[in-house]
Amino acid sequence: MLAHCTLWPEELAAHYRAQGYWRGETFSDVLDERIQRYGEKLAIVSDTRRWTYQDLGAEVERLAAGFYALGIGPNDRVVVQLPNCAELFSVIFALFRLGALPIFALPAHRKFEIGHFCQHAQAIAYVIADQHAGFDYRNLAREVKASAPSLQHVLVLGEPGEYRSLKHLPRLESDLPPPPRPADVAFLQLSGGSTGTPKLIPRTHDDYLYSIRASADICQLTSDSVYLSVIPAGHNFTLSSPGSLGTLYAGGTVVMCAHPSPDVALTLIAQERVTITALVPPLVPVWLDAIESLKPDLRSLKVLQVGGARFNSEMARRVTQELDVTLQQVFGMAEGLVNYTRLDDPIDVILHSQGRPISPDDEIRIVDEEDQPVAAGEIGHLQTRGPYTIHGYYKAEEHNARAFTRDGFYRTGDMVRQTPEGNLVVEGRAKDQINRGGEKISAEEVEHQLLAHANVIDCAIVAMPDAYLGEKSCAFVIRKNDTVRGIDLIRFLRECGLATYKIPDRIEFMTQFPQTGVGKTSKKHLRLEIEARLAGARMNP
Ligand code: AMP
Ligand code: DBH
Repeated sequence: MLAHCTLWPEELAAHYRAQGYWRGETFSDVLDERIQRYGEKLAIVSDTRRWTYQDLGAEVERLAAGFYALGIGPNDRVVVQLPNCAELFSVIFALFRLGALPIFALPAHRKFEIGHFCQHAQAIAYVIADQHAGFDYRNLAREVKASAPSLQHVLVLGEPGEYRSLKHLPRLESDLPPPPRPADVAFLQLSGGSTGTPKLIPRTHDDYLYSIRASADICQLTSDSVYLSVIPAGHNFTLSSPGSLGTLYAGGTVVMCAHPSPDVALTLIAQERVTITALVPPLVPVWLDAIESLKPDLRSLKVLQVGGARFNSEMARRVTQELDVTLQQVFGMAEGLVNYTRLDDPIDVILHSQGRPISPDDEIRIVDEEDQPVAAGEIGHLQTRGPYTIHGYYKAEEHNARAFTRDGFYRTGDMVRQTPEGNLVVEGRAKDQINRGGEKISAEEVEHQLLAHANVIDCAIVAMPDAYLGEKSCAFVIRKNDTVRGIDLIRFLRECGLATYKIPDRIEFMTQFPQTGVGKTSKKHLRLEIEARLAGARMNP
C-alpha cells in the first residue's frame, strides 16, 4: 500500500462494500472484461488511431511489459502529461496493471508544476508527447530533469530526441508483477488547490470505479454511447464524470478531440455520431455561435454537460432553446463528490441548480464559520464525506488537518445552498482560489512566486469579473520603487515556469493594502477595488 495516504476508516469502508459501491474490481479487471465482451467494438478514436477494445488491450499489454522491463513497478509514481490522444489510455491502463501510479498533469503545466509533482511524489518516470499545440515537451523534460533527481525515464509519444520512444520499449524477460488490489491507490489526481503548492489526490480502484459506474448510470451511457473528450482528458471531469473512463466502462466509444476549437469538435460530433460531451462554461457561447454559423449535423448529440465553474442560468437557457439536447449541469471536484442534474429533471432544476450527489451515501453538511449547520435553504460552507471522497491528500499531513474535519468530512471551500428537493446551488467560494473558466488557480501559489521578485514588497491575488471566463486573476502589488512595471512581473512569472493560465491577467499597483479587523490583507476589499477600477476604466476609456 502506498505510504503517506489517509484512506477510509475501516467501518466506512465496510459499509461501502456492503452497499455494493465498492465491488472489489480493479481497472485491469474491468478492461479485461470489456475486451472479452466488446473485443471488436471501437473503443477509442483519435487523430491517428481507431482502436477496438482488442487493440487497446494489446497496446496496454505491450506497454505494461515494456514499462516493467524498464523498472517501473508497483507503487512507482509516473507523471503523465499527454494531449487528448488514444495513447493516454494505453499508458494509464498499463500503469494501472502494474500497480504504478499515474499523476495526471495537464498539458498546460510547465516546469514549476511538473517539477513539483516529480519532487513531491518522487516520480521515477515522465510520459510526454514530443510536441503539441506549438510547444515542445522534450524541452520541458530537460528542465524538469535538472530539478528532479528521482526521475529515471522520460518516455515520449512521437519523436523522442534524446529520450525513449513509447514505441521502442525493452522486451520483458520475466512475468508481470501480481496485479494491484482493489483497495489500493490507483493514481494521483490533481487538486486546483488553494495552498502554496498543488496537492495530489489519492484515488483507489474501488472508489473511482464506483464514481464512474454510478456516473455512467446517471448519464444513461450504454455500449452505443459515443463520448467526445474536448477539455483535457486527464481532468477529473472529462476522465470520470462519466467521461472517457465511464464510457469505456459502459463499452462505448471515446473520441479524443486534440484541439478544443469548436469547428474541430463540431466536425467530430457529426463524423463520429457523438452522443455526449462535456464543456466548461466559457466554451458554451463560443459553441453556440459556431453552431449557428456552421450548422453542423448534431442529430446524434443527446446530452451536453456543463461544469467546472459557475454556469449562468441565461446561458443555460440559451442552450436549451437553441439546441435539441438535454443539458446537464455538473458540479464536481477531483477530491471526490460529484453532483449532477438528472436527465429527466424539470427544466427549472436544470437551469438553476448544479444538481445532487451521485450516491445515497454522499453525506452533505452545510455549515457556518463555526462548523454548525445553517438553517435549511441558507447559504453555508459545503462539507462532504462519502464512498468516493478522499479523507486526505497525499503527503500533506498538516494541510489535511485543516482541509478535513475530525470526523472525516472534506471542507470543499464552496459556499452552497440546498433546495427543498435536495439540489445544490453553488453561491460562491470561501477558498483562496480563482476559477478562471474552470481552470483553478491557487492565489497563494502565485503570490509565493511573485514575492520572490526583488522589487515586490507584498502582493495579493484576487478574482476579477470577466464577461467571457467568468473570472480572471488580478495581482495587487506593493513595489519597492516604480522601476518595475507590470510587464516585468509577468515576464518574471513566466520565467518561473508557471502554467500560462496562472499568470495574472492584470497587475495593479498600490502603496498599501486594505486590512481586515485583525490586520490581514482584505481580499474582499481588493475584489471591490478591482471591480471599481474596471468600472472606472469603462466609464473613462
Ligand atoms: P478541484 O478541487 O480542483 O477539482 O476543483 C473543484 C472545484 O471547482 C469545486 O470545489 C468548485 O469550486 C468548482 N466547480 C466545479 N464545478 C462547478 C460548477 N458546476 N459550478 C461552480 N463551481 C464548480
Ligand atoms: O471542476 C472540477 O474539478 C470538476 C467538475 C465537474 C470535477 O472534478 C468533476 C466534474 O468530476
